[in-house]
Amino acid sequence: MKRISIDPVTRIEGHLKIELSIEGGKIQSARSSGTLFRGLEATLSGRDPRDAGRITQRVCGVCPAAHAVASALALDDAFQIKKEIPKNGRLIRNLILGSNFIHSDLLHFYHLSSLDYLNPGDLAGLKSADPDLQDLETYLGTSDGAPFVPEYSGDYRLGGEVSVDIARDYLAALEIRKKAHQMVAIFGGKMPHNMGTVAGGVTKPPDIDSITKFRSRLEEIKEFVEQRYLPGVLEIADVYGDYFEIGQGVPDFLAYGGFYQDDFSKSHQKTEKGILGGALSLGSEEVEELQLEKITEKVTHSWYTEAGNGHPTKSKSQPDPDKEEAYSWVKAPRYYERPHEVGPAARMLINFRRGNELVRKELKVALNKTGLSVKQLPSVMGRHMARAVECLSIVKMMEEWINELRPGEPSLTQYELPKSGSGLGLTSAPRGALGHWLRVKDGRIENYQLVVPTTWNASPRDGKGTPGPIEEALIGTRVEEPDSPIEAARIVRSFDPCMACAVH
Ligand code: NFE
Ligand code: MG
Repeated sequence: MKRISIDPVTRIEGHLKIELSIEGGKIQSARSSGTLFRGLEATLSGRDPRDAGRITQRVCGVCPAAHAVASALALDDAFQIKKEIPKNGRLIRNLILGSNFIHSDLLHFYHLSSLDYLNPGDLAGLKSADPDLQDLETYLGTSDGAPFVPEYSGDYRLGGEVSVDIARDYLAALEIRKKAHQMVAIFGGKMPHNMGTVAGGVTKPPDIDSITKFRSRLEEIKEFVEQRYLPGVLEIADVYGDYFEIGQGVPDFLAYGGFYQDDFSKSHQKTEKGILGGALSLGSEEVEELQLEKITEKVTHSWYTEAGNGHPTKSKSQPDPDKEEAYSWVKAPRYYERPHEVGPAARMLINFRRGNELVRKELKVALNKTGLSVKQLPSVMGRHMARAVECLSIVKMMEEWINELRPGEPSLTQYELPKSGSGLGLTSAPRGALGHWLRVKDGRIENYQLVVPTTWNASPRDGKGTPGPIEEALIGTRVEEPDSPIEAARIVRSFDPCMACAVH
């Protein structure tokens, strides 16, 4: 039995350790550990509830807009104004969140994942021909200017032509991400950690100038997503088709809705437009409505006291760093006591089954090109494809929302701060289902619990010993070179883990 510890896993956000036992060319067991404590939930206790949106965004610089939306929804709920958010407020929240999705998706594919497949050494012969690629090769190579020598020299299959395409887009995607950041800033003031998304709506009413600036960037981004990002994913998928059969994890999937058009309490499970939520088992055609009381967290193998167990309205997060049987700062969320995969593959599967017309249309094009079935989305390549298809779908939704803005009308509702109350905010974040649960007492936050996408995906074992989704996706995988299990790195990265979020 060979034991391997990958610590830290690079090219992800945050601090993740993966431990593998490999025997007979196969991963026999896997453990996923979040190795850095954060403590944001404890930080929120005792504060003015209006601070929640500013503080929870500090959980993460990659997906802060998702935390801004979840906290604003939780405050709308606690302040009893969730039916009064002006249409402009809802639409601009969606536009800010959508812009953040675009940045996050491109970051993940090009700047975090593509080097699992692209060998920068393939660019070497092209140095003189293209100064930009020369710069990239130098950047990815050694600081003394020596040629790039990957630590792992095995399974790179793209070859020169595709590598050059992906490398060019790696650079172009930096510019596109900058534009997506600017779009967040147009309505949200800045990125990361926007100031615009607040309880009651958003602070900035739409005007012709901001709409024009936003729309021109969105058009440019759409062209890139449609003509470079999605085709680039399909190009890699074409060469690495076996990765549609690698990295399948748990058979259960969960999504909250997202990009709400209506009162979120009515629409978080089923929206007219936007992203639809629900729970789905792989063998079933039927998406179930979510029963939110069935969401619990387990801390049997997490460094928290027993108060961390249970439904997020009741649990507390108190660190217990000496706990014997624990191996992670990530808790273990379960739905009906079972681990669920969250993220673009789960969402696209659920939206496909639920009849989300826009998603079905975009997904069918990609599935036809690859000859795959929708059931193959929960796999390494399927997750990359689902993310790109979702990104294009959201860009197209954003085109509609920007047209629905009404300059001259309000974007924010006034409210009185209540002394007590409780609130729930659920949204889709780039990496999956994000929930904030809030309780207010004497005008202050009494308890604030976050259950975050990567908390679901990177969770450790629960009290029954059932592994989390990333652990399960690793177990059983064949590895070509047990000393360099590239398959494991590709599986982990396909989930786009963000450990800063997962621990929070
Ligand atoms: Ni830090 Fe996040 C997203 C949230 S993930 S990136 O997407 O919420 O766990
Ligand atoms: Mg939490």
